[in-house]
Amino acid sequence: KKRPTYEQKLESAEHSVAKKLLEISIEKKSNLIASADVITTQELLDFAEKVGPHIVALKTHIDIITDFDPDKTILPLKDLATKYNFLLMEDRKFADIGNTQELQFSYGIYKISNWADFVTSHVIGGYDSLDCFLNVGVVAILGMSSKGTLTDKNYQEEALKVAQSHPNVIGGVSQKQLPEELLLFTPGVNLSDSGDGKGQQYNTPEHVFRNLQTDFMIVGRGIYRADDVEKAALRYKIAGWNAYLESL
Ligand code: UP6
Repeated sequence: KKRPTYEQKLESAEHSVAKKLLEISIEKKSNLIASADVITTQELLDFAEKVGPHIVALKTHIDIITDFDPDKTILPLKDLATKYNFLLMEDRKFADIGNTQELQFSYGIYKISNWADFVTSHVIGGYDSLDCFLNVGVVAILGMSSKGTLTDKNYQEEALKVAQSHPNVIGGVSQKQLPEELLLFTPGVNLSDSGDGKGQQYNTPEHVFRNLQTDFMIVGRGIYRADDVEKAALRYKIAGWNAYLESL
């Protein structure tokens, strides 16, 4: 069976964040999410400025920023997101009871609920643990890319049931194909490496679009470690879009 196009997915999408992601994809001809795994505000903003035109979303791990300051980190980042039309995906991977996740989402120094368009969350805390993410999209962690991950077949099936039934969930992170009504986000993509010696396992854009029928590929070191970051973003963007077109 052929995969649906982004236009077809947009027609059936219900969540506003899912719609926005698909609209940006169509407009930019991009299915690239850049992972900004850098540790200073300056690096984060420089990175966002360079990759901004080519991405649908910027994925952050905001808690690795050593000099985080809401006014100096988040305000300019939000301006760049508006300027270049991309969403902010905070890869917090929540994994606790609902009440704690609610506190982690809105309090502390990062106040993720103030600025993130969507967040990642494990579903290990069960269905109700996701209720606190009302108003943002949630991408459920269903299967991980790393060697020896404990997200086995049974876990993924049970996690998928939670993801499919919860209205806040727009999609999942997985290395396996998902039912059409969920958006699939796939990390572990790199054009030149097969792993990082720390458990990460990489596939090519061709693999994730053709074999997994993913919707969005997530690329970190393939882009932010490149000598020419903007060129690398463009290279991945084109590779991802061509792989998508060929998978239709
Ligand atoms: N990520 C994975 N695998 C998962 C889930 N998330 O790699 O199963 C995240 C990592 C990192 C990014 O936390 O931010 O995607 C991958 O970065 P890389 O391309 O540099 O390996």
